[in-house]
Amino acid sequence: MSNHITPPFPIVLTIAGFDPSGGAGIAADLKTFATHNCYGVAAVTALTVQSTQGVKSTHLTPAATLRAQIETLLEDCTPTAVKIGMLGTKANAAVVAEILDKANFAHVVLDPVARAQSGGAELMDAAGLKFIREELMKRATVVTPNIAEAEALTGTEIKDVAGMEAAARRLVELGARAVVVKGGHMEKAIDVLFDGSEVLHFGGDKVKSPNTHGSGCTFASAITAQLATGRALREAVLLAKAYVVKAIEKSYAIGKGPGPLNHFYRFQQEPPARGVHEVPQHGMHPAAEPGVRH
Ligand code: PXL
Repeated sequence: MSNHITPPFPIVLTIAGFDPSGGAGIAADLKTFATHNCYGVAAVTALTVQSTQGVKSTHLTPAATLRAQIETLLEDCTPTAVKIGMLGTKANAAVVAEILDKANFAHVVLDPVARAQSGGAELMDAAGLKFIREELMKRATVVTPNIAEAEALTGTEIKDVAGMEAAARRLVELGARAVVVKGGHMEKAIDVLFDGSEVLHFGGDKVKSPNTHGSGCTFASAITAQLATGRALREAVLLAKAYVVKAIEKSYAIGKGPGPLNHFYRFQQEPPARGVHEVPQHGMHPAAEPGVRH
């Protein structure tokens, strides 16, 4: 049976690692796409062993399996945009470069993940980082390193916003079309966009919450969803930042480490006040409802 239609919503592909705590990687991306009215599909580059307390180990998807996952999806549907997160190895990165050359994605967001903010195992090897710099960056619409990743990609230490700006310019010199240096870890949480012609700073108060696990992934996937739904890059970054800030404000303390963002804060409402309008279901006495104590 063929069901091939052009769906009235963008399909967005994430190529990233799986975080069992649901805060970063694939889970963050799919939740972010869903709340932006995009349908998310995912190819898993690695299974990580982690909680909010950090990454204990990573188990890479063999490159041939990663290729098969992506090719199988692309035989079936047509993503408007792709977000690339943790790749793990150069072999996986090389598969992605080949696919980007074959598929004609309208938007490619490259989040050059190297290490989790919570520390622990490396999420990319050195050869892979070199490959990102030399081969993947030029294939992306926008590259979204955090400070540590921008330092690793440029080989220069970043101390302030001027340093972020210099790194963004350097990454464009190295072949990126546009760069967002994510400043969430800096004191002021300013993000810097350089689109090849103009530098823009996206400011805002830093949210006082320890629960920021996956905020970098979420920022990049929100940018991807905004691009997929037709926004220009500047507007996409502005809206994505506003979304991340709100999702951190409403974040969850689920464990002992930095908790995940609340990707669905837009859909959560206060439970309605209990009242006489509530009719118990057949056979159920209100006193029997869980949570009602006498
Ligand atoms: O935040 C970077 C990141 C990306 N992808 C995966 C991760 C992490 C951080 O923990 O686990 C799968």
